[in-house]
Amino acid sequence: MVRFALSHSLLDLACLASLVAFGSMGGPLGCSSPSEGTTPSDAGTDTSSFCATDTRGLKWTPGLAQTGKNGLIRTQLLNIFPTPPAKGDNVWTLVVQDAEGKPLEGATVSVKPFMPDHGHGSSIVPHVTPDPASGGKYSISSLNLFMPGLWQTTLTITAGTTTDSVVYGFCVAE
Ligand SMILES: [Cu+2]
Repeated sequence: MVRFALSHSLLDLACLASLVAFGSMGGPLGCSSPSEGTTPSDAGTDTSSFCATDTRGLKWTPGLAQTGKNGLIRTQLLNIFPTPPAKGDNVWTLVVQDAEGKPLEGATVSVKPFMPDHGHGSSIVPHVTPDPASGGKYSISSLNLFMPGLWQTTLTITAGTTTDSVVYGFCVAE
């Protein structure tokens, strides 16, 4: 045990030393878990496959459906622009239904984009406009996904006494 503790702290020392040596270059990754290898994940320049390897995001298909976490509503993303979601302003058309599939008119839809890997949202508040010609249809604009990575957009929907939320997560490429 003593030997293990000693070698472990030596490893930490080596890690600290290389951190100091690397300085503002960001330091070596993997110090806390040397067994994971030494490939620095953020030094990759292959941004084309960046979203292909991030399996956490949804794959865009027209009508992409979600069920609210309380099971009270259902949503479909009818169409989006651009496709797939991209850096900058995005426009989505959303259909909101109750649990039985009946269109929910007059709902309040709040839209919150969030980057879980970075712990931040977007300072631009998206606009939500109900489509007067089509019950249960809402247009979301100024959905500003301003940097590459995984964006989880939470839609919180309130209609009468019903409140529920869905999350659409998409990887945004460089
Ligand atoms: Cu970010």
